[in-house]
Amino acid sequence: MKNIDSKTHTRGKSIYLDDIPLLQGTLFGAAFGSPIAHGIIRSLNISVAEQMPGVIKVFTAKDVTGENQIGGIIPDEPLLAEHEVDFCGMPVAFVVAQSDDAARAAVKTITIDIEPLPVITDPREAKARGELIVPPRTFSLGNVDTAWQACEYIFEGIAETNGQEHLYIETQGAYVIPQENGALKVYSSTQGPTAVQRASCRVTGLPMHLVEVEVTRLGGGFGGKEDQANTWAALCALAAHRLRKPVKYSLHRMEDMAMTGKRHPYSSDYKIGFDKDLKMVAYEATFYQNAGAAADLSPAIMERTLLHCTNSYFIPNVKATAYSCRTHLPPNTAFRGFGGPQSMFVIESAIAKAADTLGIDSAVIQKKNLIKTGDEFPFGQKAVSEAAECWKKAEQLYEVNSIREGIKDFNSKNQIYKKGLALMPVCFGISFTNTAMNQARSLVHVYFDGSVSVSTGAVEMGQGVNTKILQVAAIVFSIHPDRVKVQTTSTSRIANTSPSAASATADLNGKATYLACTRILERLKKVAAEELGVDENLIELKDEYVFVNNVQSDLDWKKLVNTAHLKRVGISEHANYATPEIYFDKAKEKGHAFSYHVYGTAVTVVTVDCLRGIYEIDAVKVVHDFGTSMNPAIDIGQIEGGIVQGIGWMTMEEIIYDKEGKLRSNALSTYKVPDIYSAPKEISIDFLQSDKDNLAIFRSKAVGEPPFMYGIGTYFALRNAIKAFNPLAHIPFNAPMTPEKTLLALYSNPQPLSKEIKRKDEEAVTSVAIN
Ligand code: LUZ
Ligand code: MOS
Repeated sequence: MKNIDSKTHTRGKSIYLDDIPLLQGTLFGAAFGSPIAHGIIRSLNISVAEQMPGVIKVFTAKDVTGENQIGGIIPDEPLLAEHEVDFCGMPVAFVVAQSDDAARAAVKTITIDIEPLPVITDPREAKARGELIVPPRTFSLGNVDTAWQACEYIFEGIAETNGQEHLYIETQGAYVIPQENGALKVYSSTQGPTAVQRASCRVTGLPMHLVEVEVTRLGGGFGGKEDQANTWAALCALAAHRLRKPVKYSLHRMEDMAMTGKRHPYSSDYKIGFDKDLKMVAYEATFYQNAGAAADLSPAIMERTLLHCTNSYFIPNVKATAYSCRTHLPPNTAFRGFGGPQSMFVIESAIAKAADTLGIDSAVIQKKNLIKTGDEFPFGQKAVSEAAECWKKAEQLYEVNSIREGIKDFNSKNQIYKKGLALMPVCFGISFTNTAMNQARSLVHVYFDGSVSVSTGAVEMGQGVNTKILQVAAIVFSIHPDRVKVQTTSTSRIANTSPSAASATADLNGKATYLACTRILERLKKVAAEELGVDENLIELKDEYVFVNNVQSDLDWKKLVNTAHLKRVGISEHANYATPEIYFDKAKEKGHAFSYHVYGTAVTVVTVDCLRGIYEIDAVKVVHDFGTSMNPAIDIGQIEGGIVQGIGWMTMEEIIYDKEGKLRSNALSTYKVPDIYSAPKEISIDFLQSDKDNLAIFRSKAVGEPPFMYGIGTYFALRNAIKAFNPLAHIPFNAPMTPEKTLLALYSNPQPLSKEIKRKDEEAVTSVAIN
């Protein structure tokens, strides 16, 4: 089945926040952000702004009617700065005017006097100064301290990953319309309607039943709108509450880039030990997470870092510690993978370091240590593994040995262009790490004309969740998909929702929808049995008809639901789903954190231009553990997108804050994301067929985040290509591997160049022997 949004998407008719028709009298907001990263506010001058044409009011911290606080996990983030600023771009004032232009013009006239305080941008420095968001956490298995003695080889080092800008095509924004009796209707581009509702209530002082949040869809989220849509909605809610006028704020790209947090940069230490057969014996890792100026979701992200510290491998002795370090950057936040990719990069670096030193291919180590069913993760859960299956299938299907031979041959014949190969196994846990969040609700109405309406807490952000939910209802009732409409996400129809996140949205909301539909179906079957005078157990609904004992009757879906209604049988249902089996004991740091894991292996080949340091990605070929995909078109789309986004993080996307904490890569001219020209020339995706039971909806495993990590393979493939050019190259484990860094690495420890080198054209240079 096609994505149900494809028709409106391709015609430009899909409704996003900016497509909502504006009510007459709508006012426009714009935030004034702190110009410096850290300091005490001496004075704030808004008097010029207040006099600007069209300006209605300039809100500051003292205008907050409720609590000036939006911190979700820890109350450490004021909506508007009051005494102190903690990051560049931190909202200090909110101008509301009759037009968007007037609001932004007024923002430019605001001045602020700040007594500067020292700025920390480095997580290790923050840790050294005791600036931690929460106390550190350690996960351990076995005993590393005694295990080192049993190791034949031990390798240590540092691995670092930079942040990542979400770059959802639709920027952050909200539109709030006052209703009668003090209520508010909030339209927000958010993954978390309930989070927006909570924040709006908190700052206005309204109870939750007076604030309805409604979402049609987002132009992308990627985690950036799990928590950080709250600020803009809360500002508009506050203004609408005070002024009793509709208020809209839709951020410009540069405002969005400067004011919102990103993927957390990490700096990490690793130590890995092997026995003489290269089996992993012990692993110790310390993660320094750059949380930014407030907690946001950092503690949960730090937890997922620990939960994924061994990626797809079994290691009997593990000690992993994570620090969430407070710096003066915008609070970093959820981003596809949620701390998992960061720790997976670290163990892959440890393996690469070992392989380099031993003069072997990383794949030798990776393959030997893949986690098997029954092996224990450091947090106590036993694996139900597809790791080796994915790896072996990838090796065979994509003929990895002949790829390897081909690369060897190519590299021996080419001096300037070198190819590199890397395999990247992925193991990603599905469930919110916070057990309580693993619940969802669905409200299903069957109308007496036979059409069906489904509301859930799921937010459509391009990932296709609405299509999957529609499929659930159509499959359970066995009716044509055109009969089903998935409604907008509204906190009045579905309350207390978890955000659409953690790859779990289709599972949680799909299962709730399954339950609701199944209950209605049971009642319909009873009605059909009465109508046809047969035993209820003989009744089945198939292809829009009632079947008795596998024989089609005259009673069709439309007649059936109409009959049920006339008999006063309820044909609506609200169902609740809570993931079974999962728990986590934070005192012991052990539990069954995930309902299941998703596995896969990616084979990546790259070509580096060793004169210029630029590169191309020849191919990414994966074998992915889909379980039994309920929508291969959508799932393959998610994998393709994940791969390219992961490659962006690992190669060209470079976030640069200067020492003063100011974002220098603050526009699309200085921050590069993959476009069609830098995407892999070939992406192949193959299904690992598995009919094992699992807790996914229709056994169709979650697909949102796991493929992101395939992109890590590109980093290591580039590394291998550089080594083919310069075997002694010094290549720190420091992602992204930009062309600049590639060039530096290629000529680190430079080999003496032959005298005949000519740089006039590539032919001449190609003939030069470089050792
Ligand atoms: N969000 C969240 C997530 O709140 N908890 C999680 O465990 C999670 N995992 C991945 C992505 N978003
Ligand atoms: Mo997410 S990182 O699943 O919002």
